[in-house]
Amino acid sequence: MNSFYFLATRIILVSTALVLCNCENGNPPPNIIIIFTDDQGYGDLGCYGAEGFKTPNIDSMANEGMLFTDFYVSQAVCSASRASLMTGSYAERVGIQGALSPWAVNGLDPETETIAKLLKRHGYINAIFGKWHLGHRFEYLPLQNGFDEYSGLICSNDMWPVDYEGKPLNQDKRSYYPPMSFWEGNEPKDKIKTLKDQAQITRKITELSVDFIERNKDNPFFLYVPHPMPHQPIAASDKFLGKSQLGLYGDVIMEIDWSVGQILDALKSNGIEDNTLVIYASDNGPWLNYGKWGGSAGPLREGKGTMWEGGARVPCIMRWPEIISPGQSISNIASTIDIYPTIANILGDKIERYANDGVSLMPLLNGEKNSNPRNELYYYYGEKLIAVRKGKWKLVFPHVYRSYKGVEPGENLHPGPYNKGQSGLELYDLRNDIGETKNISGLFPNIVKELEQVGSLARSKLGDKLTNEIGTESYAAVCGYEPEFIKIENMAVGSSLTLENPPNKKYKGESDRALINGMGGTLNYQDQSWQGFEAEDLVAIIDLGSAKSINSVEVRFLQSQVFWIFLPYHIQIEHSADGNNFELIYEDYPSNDFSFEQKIISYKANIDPLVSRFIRVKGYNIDKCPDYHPGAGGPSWIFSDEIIIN
Ligand SMILES: [Ca+2]
Ligand SMILES: [Ca+2]
Repeated sequence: MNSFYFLATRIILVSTALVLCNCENGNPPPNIIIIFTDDQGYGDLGCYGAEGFKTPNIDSMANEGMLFTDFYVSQAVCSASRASLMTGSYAERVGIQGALSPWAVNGLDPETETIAKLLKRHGYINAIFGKWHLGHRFEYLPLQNGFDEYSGLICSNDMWPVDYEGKPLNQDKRSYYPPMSFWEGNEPKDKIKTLKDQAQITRKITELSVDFIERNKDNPFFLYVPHPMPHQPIAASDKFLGKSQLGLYGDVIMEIDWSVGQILDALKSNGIEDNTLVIYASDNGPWLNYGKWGGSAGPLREGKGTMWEGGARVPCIMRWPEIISPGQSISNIASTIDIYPTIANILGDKIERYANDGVSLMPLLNGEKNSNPRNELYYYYGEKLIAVRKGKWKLVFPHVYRSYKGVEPGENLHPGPYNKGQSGLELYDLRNDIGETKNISGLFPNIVKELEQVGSLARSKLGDKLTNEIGTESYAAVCGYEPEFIKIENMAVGSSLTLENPPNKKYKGESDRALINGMGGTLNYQDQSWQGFEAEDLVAIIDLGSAKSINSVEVRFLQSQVFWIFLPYHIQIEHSADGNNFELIYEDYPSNDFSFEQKIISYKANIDPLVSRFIRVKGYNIDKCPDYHPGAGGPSWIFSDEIIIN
């Protein structure tokens, strides 16, 4: 680990005696509210030109505050986008990619600095009501990471065992997903089983938010409201059903608009609206293959899951009557990664430097003439540098992308298919061509060159899987993806190993000797410690080199059915003095009953000491996923990371 960058990206606990108002304007510290919707497009608000429904409360926020026309998320996907919002960093710096599944064993590194931790150090009371999606294991949950209160979903609202019609999929267990719950604190509480249950979520988190504001009107607070909607499956409560001309999607947004109105009213009625910064934004663009049930990117190209403007550029409104003059529309580039440093700036907190990629937007909020805190932006997706922006120019690097063009969207809440697109090196003038329709790279070679340099700098810092560069400041480079392997001293280390079936190349462990290198892996089957066998048996022969006294032989397997990894149905351990005639010393018949649980199970032969030279371990693969499994009939895997001889 490179300690310099380690310190730069993490927090050092500086002794912050709660200097509550260190604020630059001398006022008491403002309350901070971030309302973060899920998959809402650039065209999905009245003030951004939405048709078929109205959003009077959010529009009034814009009238009373500042509307950003060029506001970006760091990635057009849930978890990566949220990690950036919380940390003020590109997702590459904090090591969160994609959308974490309910069985992800990783999460936002608890040592990473976040808005919640920053505000906590300044005496704020912090709450999150809504979707977390930055890790569901205990150490990653909000209460362990700067929040005082948490209620809501742990991951996306489509990560549940229910089909598009709203019918349960769990009766025969043929679902990838565990049951979904509305969490309270560290515990899953009320089950969310039906679309009717989903329809209560917006109202529920609104009521929790209003109650929180009332309880905390006399102290500074941070309220984070990440709405699970309008992410699919969309649902609105009875009060809003049928209210919009557009249909259910419009109803859902109208309910979110109502929610914003409730929050603004609570600020007003408690006399704290002037000194509260309210930020409204979406985590990424719309899921366009749901057609009119999936929202709109307005004039922008493509949507969620792409780094064309329709995926990356989102609506954003900020309202803070004490500071922001009303009715402004701002076309400066800004991003969710700028929110952390903006808040640090408001608090006069010099640890602003820990937010490595963001810039404070205070000059814009303060209305400073000609201020332009951010002129450049990186568009990353899944550790690939897709594009860069500088001023009005956007340079897209050659890449393959998911496309919504040339395919019919789905109907009635079902998704349509995706298409695939391939870009070249393309230059767009976003001021004159917001829809990225005309590649003008041929006309402006010097601009291309200039933006290539911006790209080179990005790659050197944060890496790029398109060009296979590893940045010096990426999470992988700084903290390493090196999981915490356990050291297992034993006699097998240093002996010779023969595998009857070679491990699958995809998961062959950290070396050919992965099974006898004296290291045990983690629950993450991709952590490089595991050897995987797809519809094949593990048959390992270890030659100790000479006859030795043996007390026990142990073999470790991973159970992770959600990733098609099962236990062997039969395990045998044998020994031989000559390598030809083997004698059975242990066997077991593990069960592969349905389980969402991921665990490492060790099978150990404790034997009367015997003197022998060869050990053979066999793990018989069930070969096909069982009937209860979503992959029923498909090839099953067994994974082992170590054979231990003592
Ligand atoms: Ca999303
Ligand atoms: Ca190993």
